[in-house]
Amino acid sequence: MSIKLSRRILLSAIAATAFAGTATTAISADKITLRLSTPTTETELRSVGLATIFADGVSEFATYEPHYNDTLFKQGTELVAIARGNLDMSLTSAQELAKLIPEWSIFTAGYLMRDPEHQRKVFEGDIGAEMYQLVEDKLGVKLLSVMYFGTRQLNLRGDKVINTPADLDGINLRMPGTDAWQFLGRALGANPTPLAFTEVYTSLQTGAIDGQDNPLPTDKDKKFYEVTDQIVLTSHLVDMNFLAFSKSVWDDLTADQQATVQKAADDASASITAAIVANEAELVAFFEGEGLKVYTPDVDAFRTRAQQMYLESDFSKDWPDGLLDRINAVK
Ligand code: KDO
Repeated sequence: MSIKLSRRILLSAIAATAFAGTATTAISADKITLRLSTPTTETELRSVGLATIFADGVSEFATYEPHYNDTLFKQGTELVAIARGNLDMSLTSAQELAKLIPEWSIFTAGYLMRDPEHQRKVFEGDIGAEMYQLVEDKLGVKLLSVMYFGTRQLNLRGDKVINTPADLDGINLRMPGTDAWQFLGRALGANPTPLAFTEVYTSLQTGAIDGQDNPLPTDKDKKFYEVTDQIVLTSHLVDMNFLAFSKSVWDDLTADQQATVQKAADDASASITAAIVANEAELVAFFEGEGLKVYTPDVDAFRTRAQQMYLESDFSKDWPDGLLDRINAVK
């Protein structure tokens, strides 16, 4: 595989020379560094999949350098950092994309995606190609692949039984801090409170919030079960992440290198999706073993309210014509 000596590599070689000081300091400018910033932990399934499969896949010409727990960029600022050339990669979401590209809010709607397979088919087909292109054109960010992140469920303190949206009235539910997430909290009937992901555990512990929503594998990895009492299987969002990649870094790669990065992203995403599906299937028993009550509410009541609120919302005015029907028609 040929390695193009890109402008970035040349610049890092120049920087290395400037800092070298003595002739014995090696200049290691033969690989590019791909820095990823994420709020999540090193142990979580997405992190592990990327640190193994993606990192190995690109290792011939790139060093994958993940930064966890919001230590490099704060949650929600990663896409702008990539667009400005300050970051190479992130795990982004439809909610973060919708902040910058309103058409994307369609994918933030509760009860839209039916399951991980529906999600994969939507994004690996024409709809995904069109919506990825929009992000590339408007932001200069390439979405390489989609991965299932798990289905979001309510995870609450206390023993109040939640059966319908009315039962969430007055519950302070932590949701991530964008309009789309806050709207989802309201669509479920709760009182949404914005909070960074890294602060959720402590806020549950102190009772500053009554609950949070995340997929079961995330609840386990972040040990939210230690500071909550119940999981309500509302299944309100079949959640996903996209592997976001700097377009300017991409454009500096050779065609061979681009194909290698794309394959590494596809392989990692497929493996992460499979791991999350398998993990979710085991976790109800795990949480019950930890003493949590896990139960299914009247999901139709949540679905009916949420779908109606989305259709009547300002978000839906930005949805591309016919896209909702096209998404629903993907079998
Ligand atoms: C969260 O903040 O609850 C969330 O699950 C939202 C997701 O879109 C995603 O950003 C995720 O956090 C982070 O990757 C941390 O797992």
